[in-house]
Amino acid sequence: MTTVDLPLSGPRGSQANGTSTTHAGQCTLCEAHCGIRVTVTDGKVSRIEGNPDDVFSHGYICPKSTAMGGLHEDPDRLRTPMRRVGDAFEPVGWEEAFTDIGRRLRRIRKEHGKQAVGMYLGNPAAHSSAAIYGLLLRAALMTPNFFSASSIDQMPHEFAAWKVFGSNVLIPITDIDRTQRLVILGANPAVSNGSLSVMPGAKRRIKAVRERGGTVVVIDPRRTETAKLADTHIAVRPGGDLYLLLGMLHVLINENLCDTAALARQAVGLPQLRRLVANASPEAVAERAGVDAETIYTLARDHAAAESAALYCRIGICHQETGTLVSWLVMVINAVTGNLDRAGGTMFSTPAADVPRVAKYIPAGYGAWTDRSGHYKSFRGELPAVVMADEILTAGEGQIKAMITCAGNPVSSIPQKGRLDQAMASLDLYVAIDMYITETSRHADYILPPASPLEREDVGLLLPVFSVHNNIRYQHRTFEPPAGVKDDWEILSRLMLELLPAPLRAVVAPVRARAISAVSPLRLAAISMATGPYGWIRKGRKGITLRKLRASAGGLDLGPLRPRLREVIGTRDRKAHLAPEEFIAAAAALLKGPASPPTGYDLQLIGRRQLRSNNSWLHNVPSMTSGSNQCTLHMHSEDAKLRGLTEGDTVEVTSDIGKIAVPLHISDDMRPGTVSVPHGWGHRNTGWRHADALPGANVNDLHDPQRVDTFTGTAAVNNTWVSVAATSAVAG
Ligand SMILES: Nc1nc2c(c(=O)[nH]1)N[C@H]1C(S)=C(S)[C@@H](COP(=O)(O)OP(=O)(O)OC[C@H]3O[C@@H](n4cnc5c(=O)[nH]c(N)nc54)[C@H](O)[C@@H]3O)O[C@H]1N2
Ligand SMILES: Nc1nc2c(c(=O)[nH]1)N[C@H]1C(S)=C(S)[C@@H](COP(=O)(O)OP(=O)(O)OC[C@H]3O[C@@H](n4cnc5c(=O)[nH]c(N)nc54)[C@H](O)[C@@H]3O)O[C@H]1N2
Ligand code: SF4
Ligand SMILES: [Mo]
Repeated sequence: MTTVDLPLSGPRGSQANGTSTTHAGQCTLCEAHCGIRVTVTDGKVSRIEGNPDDVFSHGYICPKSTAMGGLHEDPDRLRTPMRRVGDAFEPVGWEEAFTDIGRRLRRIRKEHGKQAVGMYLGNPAAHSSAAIYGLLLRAALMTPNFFSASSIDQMPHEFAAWKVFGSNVLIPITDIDRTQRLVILGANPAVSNGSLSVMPGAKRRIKAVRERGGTVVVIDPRRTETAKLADTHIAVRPGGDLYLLLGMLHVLINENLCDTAALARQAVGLPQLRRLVANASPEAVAERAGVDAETIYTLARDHAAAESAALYCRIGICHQETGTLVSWLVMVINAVTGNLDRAGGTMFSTPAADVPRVAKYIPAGYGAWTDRSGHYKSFRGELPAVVMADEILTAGEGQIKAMITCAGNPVSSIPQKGRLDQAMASLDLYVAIDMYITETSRHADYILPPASPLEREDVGLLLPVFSVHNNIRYQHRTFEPPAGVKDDWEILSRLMLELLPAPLRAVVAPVRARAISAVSPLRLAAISMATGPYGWIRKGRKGITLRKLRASAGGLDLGPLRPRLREVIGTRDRKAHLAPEEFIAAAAALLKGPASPPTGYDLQLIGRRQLRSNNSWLHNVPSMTSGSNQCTLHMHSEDAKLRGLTEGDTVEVTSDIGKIAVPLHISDDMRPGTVSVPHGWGHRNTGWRHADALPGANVNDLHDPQRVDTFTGTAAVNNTWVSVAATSAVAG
């Protein structure tokens, strides 16, 4: 029997039971980072349950948590570095890999310039310290060609926050645990557990709003799992949010429902907003919103009347051409109703590593450079991921010749008409930091696998910045990593050392291991906690320390969100700028009339996150994919009838740029005229043997990479116009 004897975090120590031991850990598969207890029997994970002592997740876990065990034991997970030999991979030693990668990177930089090395940092990097080290490697590379999952995700929120609050980090957080009115726009926290308002156990938190006499409203083209918990569901037209919010703002301003005292204290811009929405009455916008005028009046009046209210928006609105504008209007509506920086409204966190306070000193650098076509501007050091394929494939000055990806599978995650697949295969050098051979990493020259999540010891410093309750938690290891296993931060740090000039490299070489461990995540955590608002530098002996955190039963509770707008805001006058000129101009132009839908298409396609799926991965863990095929098209029964379709038919979905075939599921939870397909499916030719054999298709084959959020270039993977027909009808 092999069990690893690590203490259960906290005073009770390790719980042993026969051949089993139980260890405290953390599920790091999404932002929620739920506390878990992992039982190990005969060296294998036999059970994963919620840790009731966790100060934030309070024992909650979702079905994905069991995948932590499945991933750890997955025979397809890479445990040693791999090197390409022809069409195959063979194991290679770490040092040999780093030496060859270093040599080739330096040669490419010397021959073609720094911009010739590009980098993509993917979603799971944000769930560990990999994000911090990834950004450090970006700084060392000094390349303009840096891309990340942010531009297929939250960039619209960041851009709006930068314009309104002077800092991209100041995306207001929904104070869900105290609000009396929760309005959710384009998010499904009952499945996702919240994002950029991180809320593990979201279902319980939503139910609690109603239990204390509050109201919950969900605005979503699909009657989602979250909508089913709400008092009211409003089936907005996909992409209709902008008009709905402008109509609400019209009512708030016209009926004098704004909190003028709060506005005078906190914000500027009301006159410009008044002019913008002068003619945007609910009657004028109802059709474009797909919501009747009376509902828009009620939404506005109830938001203003509530004791406290929070309008929360997320990915369903980021993935629109109007993503930034909708994010902005959400901030505006919360602010004008007095729900900015107050309990039960929207607030900013006070985390142990005080990112909100320092973020204003970091310039957003909007337009510091552009892509080569000049169309897309950089924002906080990166370009939108939709241009990656072009920057690799288009020959000429500034072309990307080498790529490093870390924790990302962009060939699957980004709409790109198959061009990124071709692009990744064409590189002179491609290094993937990933534990799997994926649609993307299969093109790599080297794949460098990090430790399994259960072998990782870490302190998540970034996620508390967006959590609905201030907290800091410790990720304990369940398993000691076998000799030679490296984690992401070590791999990224080691690559940084390869970029040093030759004389420095020679000096560092003999002390490399020590140099790297000197900047370990735990050391960074200790320093940032010490200097933060609860650290010993300010609080003396009462201050929090890494040692106290490590010994805690489930992290440290740092209290509810508290007002701190004036302390963290980055604008010169320390007021929220509610009417940025370019937003007003863009919204005014759209109010004059939106573009008509393309002819030939009669349905709008939206996404659908699933409880047992996680973006483009986890599908190789059999327990996540048992039961019926999850990659189906949901359609309202009226739409199915119109097309003569029945449950289970295989249907062909066609857009301007592609086609996929998936089975049909008829569901009256869909708004008529809207269909939904989840993303991340359709694995083929990867090292995921189980996932490759599953049915499914990649919905990004339907989304046009040129449809993006106007301000940030974030891929607009929602609301794509499609047509749907039975496959036989298409064939005939
Ligand atoms: N159509 C459509 N497309 C979407 C979305 C959508 O809603 N609709 N959502 C978008 C969103 S919000 C996001 S965030 C992106 C995500 O897109 P990506 O950034 O591509 O991230 P994932 O799909 O999660 O892929 C993660 C990869 O990292 C690897 N990995 C997992 N954990 C680790 C780790 O700890 N270290 C390392 N080095 N590797 C690891 C996995 O094996 C996998 O290959 O997808 C986007 N794409
Ligand atoms: N189980 C699970 N959890 C996850 C993930 C996962 O893949 N699986 N991914 C994680 C990641 S990377 C992220 S970014 C978060 C995202 O977290 P959420 O934003 O909560 O994600 P979704 O469930 O995609 O919710 C988006 C909602 O927007 C709706 N929608 C689509 N178009 C429109 C529109 O035009 N207007 C409006 N109002 N609504 C619209 C969709 O129907 C959907 O219900 O989830 C995280 N959590
Ligand atoms: S919500 Fe689920 S996947 Fe996310 S951290 Fe918690 S248990 Fe893990
Ligand atoms: Mo995401």
